[in-house]
Formats: sequence, C-alpha cells, structure tokens
Amino acid sequence: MNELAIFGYPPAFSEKLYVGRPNIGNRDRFLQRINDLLDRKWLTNNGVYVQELEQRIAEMLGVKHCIAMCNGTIALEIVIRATGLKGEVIIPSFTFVATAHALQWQEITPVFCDIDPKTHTINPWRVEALITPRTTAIMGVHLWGQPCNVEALTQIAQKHNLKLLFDASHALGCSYQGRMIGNFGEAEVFSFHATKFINTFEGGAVVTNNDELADKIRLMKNFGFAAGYDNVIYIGTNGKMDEPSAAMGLTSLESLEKFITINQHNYEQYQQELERIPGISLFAYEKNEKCNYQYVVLEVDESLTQISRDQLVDILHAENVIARRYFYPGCHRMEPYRSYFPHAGLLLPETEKLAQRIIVLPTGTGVSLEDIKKICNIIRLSVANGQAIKEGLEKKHLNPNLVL
Ligand code: T4K
Repeated sequence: MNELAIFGYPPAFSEKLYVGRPNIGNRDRFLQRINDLLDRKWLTNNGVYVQELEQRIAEMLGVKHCIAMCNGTIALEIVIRATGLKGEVIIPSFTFVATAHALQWQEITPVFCDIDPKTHTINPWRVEALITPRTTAIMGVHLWGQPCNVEALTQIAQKHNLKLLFDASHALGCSYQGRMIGNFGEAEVFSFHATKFINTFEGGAVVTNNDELADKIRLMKNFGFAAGYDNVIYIGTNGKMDEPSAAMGLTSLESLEKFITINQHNYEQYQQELERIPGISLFAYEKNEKCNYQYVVLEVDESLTQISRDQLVDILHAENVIARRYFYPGCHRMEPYRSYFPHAGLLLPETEKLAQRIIVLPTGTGVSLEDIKKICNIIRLSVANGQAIKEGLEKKHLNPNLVL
C-alpha cells in the first residue's frame, strides 16, 4: 500500500490520463477538409459540410431530420422552446447540469425525478407522482448511452397529454429495442462536445421525425430567417454549427466503427480486471442493443471496499488517473436548484445514493489495454488494503507532512 502515489510513491502514469479525452479521426482527412473550406471561403451558415453531416447522421439513425447546432445545450434550449414547453418539466437530477439549465434558462421549472438504480435513467414509476397541472413535458436522459425506458415514458406522456423529449447527449450510435436512439419522443438532442464519442469540438444536433417541428427548429437556430434575403418570419437565435466543426464531425463519423471497437475492448478489459474486486461493480450495458461504450462507470460500495468513493478518486488522481465523479452531487444539489428546492433530496434516494458511489474512468482511443490493467491494479490494491489506507489517509489528513 505504501507504493501508492498518495503516500509519496511516484505516480503509476507519468502523464495524466483523462476521462473524456477526445477521439480524433483521420488527421489528414480533417486537414484536407479544412483546406477545402478555406478555399471555398464558406465558413458557416449552412455550409456544405454542415449539410453533409446532417444528412449522414439522419441516414445512420434512420430519422427524417437532423439539425446541427453549435452545442448540445443550445440544441436543448431550442427544442424546448420549439415544442412550446412551459411551466414544469420532469427530468432526472442525475444528469449533467445542462439538462436542467436548458429549462431554467427559459424560466421553466425542472422537476427532479429519481432514477432506476440499475439503468441510471429516469424511473418511469416515479414520474406520475410528480405531474401537476403545470407539467408540460417529460425529458428523459439516456445517461452513459443507456436508453431510458422509452416505452413506459411514452405511455405516461400519452396518458397525461405531455410532450416527451430526450437528452441523448451520450447516446449517438446506441439503440433501444433495435431502433437507433434519435427516433423517440418529439425529438432527441445529441451533444458533439469534444468529450463525446463523436465530436465536432463544440456541437450538437436535434433529430426528429416531425417535419413541422424540424422546420421550426431550422428557423429558430438561424435568427428566424426563411428562404430568400432579409426574410425573418419567426423569433430565433444563433444556434448554427460552423464548417470546421462539421468537418471534424464528418471525419469523426468515418471512424465511428473503430471508436466503438476500441471502447468496447476497453470496456471488456475493465470488466475482466474488475470482476472479482469486492465492492466494485461495473455499470452493465444492455447486451442486445447497440452501444458506443463511451463511459466506463464504476459503483463503489464502501461497506465492502472500506475506502470511500472520494478516497478512491483521490488515490487515482495521485496516480495521474483523472477519474471523474459524474454526475455528483446531482442537479438538485447545485445552484440555483438547491436554493429553489432545498428538500428535493428527500424524494431522490437513489440519486443521492448513486451520486456518492459513482466513478467514471478513462477510456477511448487515448487509453491502452495496458493502461487499463494498471488502473485496475491500483483499484485492486486500494480495495485489498482498504482499512489500512483509510487509516493512513486519515492520519495524513491530520498531518499532511507525515511520511507513511
Ligand atoms: N446533457 C448531457 C447529459 C451532457 O452530458 C452534456 C454535456 C450536455 C447535455 C450539454 O452538451 P454540450 O452543450 O456540452 O454540447 C464535460 C463537457 O464539457 C460536457 O459537454 C459534458 N456533457 C460533460 C459530461 O463533460 P466537464 O465539466 O466535466 O468538462 P471538463 O472541462 O472537466 O472536461 C472533461 C474531461 O475531458 C476532463 O477530464 C478533460 C478532458 N478533456 C476535455 C476537453 C474539453 C480533454 O481531454 N480535451 C478537451 O478538449 O463537462
């Protein structure tokens, strides 16, 4: 145990290993596209690369419309506005804060619903109790690329005449009951942020099978401009994706299968290495569905590991493994929501529990199978010596200069 960097030993990795390290496709193809767009002198405003990206994604998902945007948050804001949501919208608290902010930004109240501890997605059986006369929609989040229980949510939305949307930021390339994510609810939103499976530096998209909604979103993301010059017919903002971003997206898409294969091999390596460590369980994806395996998510049961999740994160960071506590502490414990709903946690026991137990580990093209073995050895060693490490860390906390 004294070999751990947290007790002064050199770190296992000389360079930091990050969660969310971007997957980058063929550099030459990307640079060629950049040269082309510079030659064309068409840098943004529905350029040919944006159009091509939209078309490729729509084809890949089997969805009628894909509208590329400058990022996932703006895409969420626009679709929320375009679908006419107001009042209250039911969402999980266990998500990236952008899901909640996209609503609150428009003075719509996010009402936080608990999650299913197995899937980490919104628990449909908790939704109905949260519906009030002000509720206009449910917005599920396909967290980690794991689809929500779309069927149950669809039934509840229909029964109560609510809109159903999905934040599919993590779920490009994933499927639900054999159909690609992107086809469910009124619309779904992807993020193509640098940290996502397919990235456009910053970027996102709304996908929908609803023609009217797609037309409206196209207007809204471009100041309300319709065909022709100077023809504003609707209120709008600037949600456009630019050409370099689309060039990156097209290049990333060409490597999609390669990225999935690497992620899946990484995932399986983690699975094998972590299998018999008491108190550590790896989030399981649905075997019969398509999955991008972009997130390697561990749950730490402190009663078995002795060390807490946060202590394990500290140990990993000291070794230069920059593990993350996504999505700690849950939106309901972040401002402004914790001030608005100080008692929200009482209705979110699974969220509260999970937010204390999750660690997300590095994967993607920047991580080798050897790296994964080393990361898992650190975890194995830490858990095997859990009690002694805990005591050592507590002593060090009292006396930071102590050499153990
Ligand atoms: N809904 C959900 C469910 C989401 O997860 C997100 C975004 C959104 C909506 C909103 O979509 P966008 O508007 O972002 O398109 C990061 C991302 O910034 C955020 O996009 C993402 N979710 C979230 C899960 O992760 P942070 O605060 O963790 O970012 P940061 O700067 O700590 O970076 C994350 C990790 O990635 C670090 O370990 C460093 C590494 N990294 C990051 C960047 C930007 C790199 O290695 N290279 C890079 O270029 O939020």
